[in-house]
Amino acid sequence: MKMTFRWYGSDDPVTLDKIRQIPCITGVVTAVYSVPVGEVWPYEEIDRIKSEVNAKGLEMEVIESVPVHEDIKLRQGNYQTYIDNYKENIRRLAKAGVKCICYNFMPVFDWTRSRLDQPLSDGSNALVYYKEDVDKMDPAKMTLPGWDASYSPDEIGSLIEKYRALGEEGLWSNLEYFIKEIIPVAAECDVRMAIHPDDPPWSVFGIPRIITNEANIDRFLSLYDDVHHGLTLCSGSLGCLKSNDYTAMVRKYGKMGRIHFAHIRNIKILEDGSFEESAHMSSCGSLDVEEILKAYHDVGFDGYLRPDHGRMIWGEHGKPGYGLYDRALGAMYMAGIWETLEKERI
Ligand code: DNO
Repeated sequence: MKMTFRWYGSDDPVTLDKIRQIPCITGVVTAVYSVPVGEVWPYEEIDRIKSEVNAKGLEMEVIESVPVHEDIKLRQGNYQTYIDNYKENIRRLAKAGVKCICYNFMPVFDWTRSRLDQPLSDGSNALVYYKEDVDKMDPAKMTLPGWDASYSPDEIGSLIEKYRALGEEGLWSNLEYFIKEIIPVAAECDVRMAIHPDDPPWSVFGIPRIITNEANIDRFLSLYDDVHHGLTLCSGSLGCLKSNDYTAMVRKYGKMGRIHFAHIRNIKILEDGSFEESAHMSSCGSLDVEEILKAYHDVGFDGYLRPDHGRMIWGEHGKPGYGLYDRALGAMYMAGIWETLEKERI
């Protein structure tokens, strides 16, 4: 297992100098953020970022994300050009030594929360998803940090309509087309593609979401029989649906060698199915992180892991979910568990 840390590039207040001081971190997970979704990433820029990262003694083997243009998900307009661009990005990243690419197939919106700074009882604040509040939200009139902000409210409205008309089966068919196009290139370049599950794993704003549970992940993996066609198994996304047994999924897909990237965080599931993001430690949330890591260890997981969202603690202000302190605590907590598991094996 390689412990990594997400880094949003030179403008990230959580600098590489800070990240390299977290004892267990071997590399960062980053992306080219200066290029609009769907375009080819300039090789010089990929190489510049890699040099910046390597100069601090860190690796850049994982990219999160190479985003998928809405035209590909809807299979409309310039989708074939965007797919060709996507393949070119895989080739360029492989040339720069990237081994794993994380992406998602969520229509229009990436992760969704009702509030990004909900005060918790210990004085920290965190991202939360309160169902009642989400039901009242109008996605055309707001934006969240993970969303593509380049669409106007009218465009968002029309995209939502298109996805509602497309439905789940339509989205599956477009995903299948995309996978059959890109995986041969990934295989040729030996890059592991790792789809991120939908967060949360249910339909939001009436648009389809499909990477949500075990049956659907089985269906996803059966689209292409190749190790380069794999998963980013995110505990905080899949885990907020009580019927998803995340640990069982780790064992199943880990044994198949299809988990390339693990996102681990804890969440506290509330009575009505809403959830609050909590500290990583098992006792702070609804997931047993020790059990999860044990499952990864048992299946001989040798992919990348990163602490996922953290709370804002110790007065830190920053990108919601991506401050330094709580994620660093999470990384060390998990590294500690892993060290014990490693020693117990001998
Ligand atoms: C949230 C992240 C996601 C993830 C994308 C992957 O913090 O885990 O935004 O990066 O869904 O494409």
